[in-house]
Amino acid sequence: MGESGKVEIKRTSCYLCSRQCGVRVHVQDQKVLKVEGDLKNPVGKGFTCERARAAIDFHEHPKRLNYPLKRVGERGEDRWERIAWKQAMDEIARKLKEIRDRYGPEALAVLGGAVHGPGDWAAWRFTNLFGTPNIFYQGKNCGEAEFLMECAVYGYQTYHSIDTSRTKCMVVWGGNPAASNIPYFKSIIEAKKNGAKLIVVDPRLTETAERADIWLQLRPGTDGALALGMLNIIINEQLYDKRFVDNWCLGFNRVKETVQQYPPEKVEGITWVPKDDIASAARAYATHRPAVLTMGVATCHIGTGAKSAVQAKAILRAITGNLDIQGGDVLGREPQKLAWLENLYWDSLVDSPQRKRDNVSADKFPIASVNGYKLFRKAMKKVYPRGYGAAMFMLVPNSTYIWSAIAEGKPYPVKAIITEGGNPLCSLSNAKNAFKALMSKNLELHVAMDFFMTPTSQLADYVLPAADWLERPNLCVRWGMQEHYVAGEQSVAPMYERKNDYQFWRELGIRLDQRYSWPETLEEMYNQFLKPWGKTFGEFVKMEEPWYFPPPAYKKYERQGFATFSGKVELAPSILEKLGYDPLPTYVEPARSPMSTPELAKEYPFILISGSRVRPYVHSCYREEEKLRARNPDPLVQIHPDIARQLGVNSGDWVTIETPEGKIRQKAEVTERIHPKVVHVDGYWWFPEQSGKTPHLFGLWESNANAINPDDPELCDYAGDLPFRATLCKVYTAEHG
Ligand SMILES: Nc1nc2c(c(=O)[nH]1)N[C@H]1C(S)=C(S)[C@@H](COP(=O)(O)OP(=O)(O)OC[C@H]3O[C@@H](n4cnc5c(=O)[nH]c(N)nc54)[C@H](O)[C@@H]3O)O[C@H]1N2
Ligand SMILES: Nc1nc2c(c(=O)[nH]1)N[C@H]1C(S)=C(S)[C@@H](COP(=O)(O)OP(=O)(O)OC[C@H]3O[C@@H](n4cnc5c(=O)[nH]c(N)nc54)[C@H](O)[C@@H]3O)O[C@H]1N2
Ligand code: SF4
Ligand SMILES: [Mo]
Repeated sequence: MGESGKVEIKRTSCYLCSRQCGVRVHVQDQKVLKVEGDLKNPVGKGFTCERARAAIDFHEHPKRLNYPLKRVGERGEDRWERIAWKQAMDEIARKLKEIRDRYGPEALAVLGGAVHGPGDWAAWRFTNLFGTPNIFYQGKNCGEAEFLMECAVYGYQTYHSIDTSRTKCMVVWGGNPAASNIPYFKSIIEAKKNGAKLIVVDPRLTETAERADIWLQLRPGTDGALALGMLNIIINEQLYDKRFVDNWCLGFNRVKETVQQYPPEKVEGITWVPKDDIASAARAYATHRPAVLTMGVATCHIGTGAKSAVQAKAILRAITGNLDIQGGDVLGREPQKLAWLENLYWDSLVDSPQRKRDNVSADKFPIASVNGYKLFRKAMKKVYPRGYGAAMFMLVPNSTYIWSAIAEGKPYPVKAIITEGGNPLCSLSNAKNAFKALMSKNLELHVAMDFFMTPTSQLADYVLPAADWLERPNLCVRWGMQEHYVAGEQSVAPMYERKNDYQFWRELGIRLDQRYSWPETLEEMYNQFLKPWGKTFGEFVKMEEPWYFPPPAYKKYERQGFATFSGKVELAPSILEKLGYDPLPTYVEPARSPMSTPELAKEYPFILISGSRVRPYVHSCYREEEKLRARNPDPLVQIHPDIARQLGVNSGDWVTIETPEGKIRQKAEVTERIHPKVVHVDGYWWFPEQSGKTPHLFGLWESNANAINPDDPELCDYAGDLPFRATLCKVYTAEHG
């Protein structure tokens, strides 16, 4: 590959976070010399961040996994032998076959992470063919509760892209793009320069909130009450879009009745937001059209508070006439000219007469289950005939059920876990539960595929070395949830024995009766996806513009209706009723709060929020990379000066944070930017420089927010999302040791 001595430029997409900015990679003799932004690529338009600038260090990092490893000794002992890929795949496949024969295919559960590349879909392809509905991608935490609610109310999710010259108002609700999505943050700033209003709903004064015209500093988890208070003003002052409501919305009168219970005075008491600010925000949003009201993971991480929040947000978008208009919240479409879903075999799993069971948490969270998917598929069929969005409906909504399926065999046994592209011990609540399950003798097989040895891969029986984005061809499809796609050249051959994730799933598949379903290479699989376009991947990637962005389309519902059972926007969705949920956006308190558990709040007086995005990290990644680590070397807990004074603590002192689930320590960052009753704990911390041996696991229990976040399903939201925010904690000076 490549002429000796010659510097070549490879155009591809950066995968060091899920934004996938277009980049140009300078390569000489299979060595990466430089990564720079690609000005021509519409994704990022030339932008790169600190992670892309550290891409070479990451690619060549001495701690990277380079060969397959097999555990010798006990699980977690950190004793490994290097084996050949063939041996690893033969042994893993043999074991999986045995487990499938003995317990059924559902005894395999697959755990992945946020969007990271071909592994995302290749894993689903494999599980669908294998016959297990137990696939859990932490990416589901990226907003499944809101995604499902948008589908229930108006038939699909909306994009919150800002049209910098048209959008007149932006409501950033439960997100902080200044840290999590810099290109998006830049478009907010540009739209503001053009006169757009910015409203931010966040308990912290973030870099995004700092720019706001109106900042609503709410009590964490009370987003539903706040949104209902805004609806109260908008409806009672008749600021909504009457024509749209009359022509297109069902259930308006029921919602109107519900919001009468949330006058701004009462909402102030619940949310701590002054009633005049609630009214100003409501009026500004309703009278500046087009407006964008973002989804934000925070509103899906507040447990029992989430349903009313995401539903009232969807109602706000709809009744203000902002749905599917230019510069507003535009409804997604099925990807065009891309045979993606049909190549993943979802429907063969769903409709298979052999499939005996739904996923492990289907009874508790029926909206995210095979049966829930079937109902959505029926409602959406006319508008989305290919079953767009299937992936999100069918993910196992709640990891706690996976752990109990392993540890207790309930509701049925899970005996094998494959973790690919995720680090659940850091990223999922109550790591103790996960640890217990992964250490359990009941678990007969645990395979992990990653770039590094992590706390999670440390507990595996086989650890496999993944090729990174520079070492594979890329076709960005983002779980088929976006309309556009971009092709990227492979920059260099994989170093050592790293393999791309597609190869892993393929090699497993061909050993497990899926021989004819897996093209030999990743490129050939892409060719299959691109067939409707009449181009091979090789032709596509060499084009002047190797991407496809469909021309925008608005008010699509005028032609085809909304993708709901009625074809209208259902403000009180019939699908929720069918699945046994309250169809109205009635406010429910977070399950642990000063109001719902006042006794517990006496012992744990502060409201805990955790895991907001912090540069330069992406969740648990990049802490081994020295340049990046130097920017942010320690876990930081944000506390208000009032608390600091009470505790006698200064910035930089270590403090203990405790919940009923346990305690950790982090360094205090004393700041006025947070409410005096709220504590923000940094997420995903582990220390790659420490020992990986159990029980130490790279310091997993020391500072990891998810070591002390609860995971009781009763605290989760209607779609099973974990309560990473809006619970309770106490804080005190760290014990020494
Ligand atoms: N407290 C708290 N917890 C949270 C959240 C929160 O807000 N607060 N947010 C939740 C959300 S939204 C998310 S998305 C999850 C993220 O949860 P995870 O996805 O589990 O977190 P990451 O740290 O990104 O883990 C990714 C792992 O996959 C590896 N990896 C990356 N790319 C590849 C690849 O291409 N192939 C392979 N084989 N491995 C790869 C990385 O090295 C890393 O070890 O965390 C959730 N957890
Ligand atoms: N640098 C970096 N970028 C990332 C990632 C990363 O790990 N690192 N992860 C990627 C992924 S997978 C995701 S899902 C996105 C998520 O990105 P965002 O949606 O921006 O999410 P966060 O930054 O976690 O949280 C946003 C804000 O929610 C606020 N918040 C906390 N509790 C509440 C509450 O109860 N109500 C409201 N309204 N706000 C609350 C927090 O104070 C925080 O400022 O970021 C993506 N981008
Ligand atoms: S924001 Fe940074 S890490 Fe993320 S894709 Fe863009 S350049 Fe890469
Ligand atoms: Mo996410």
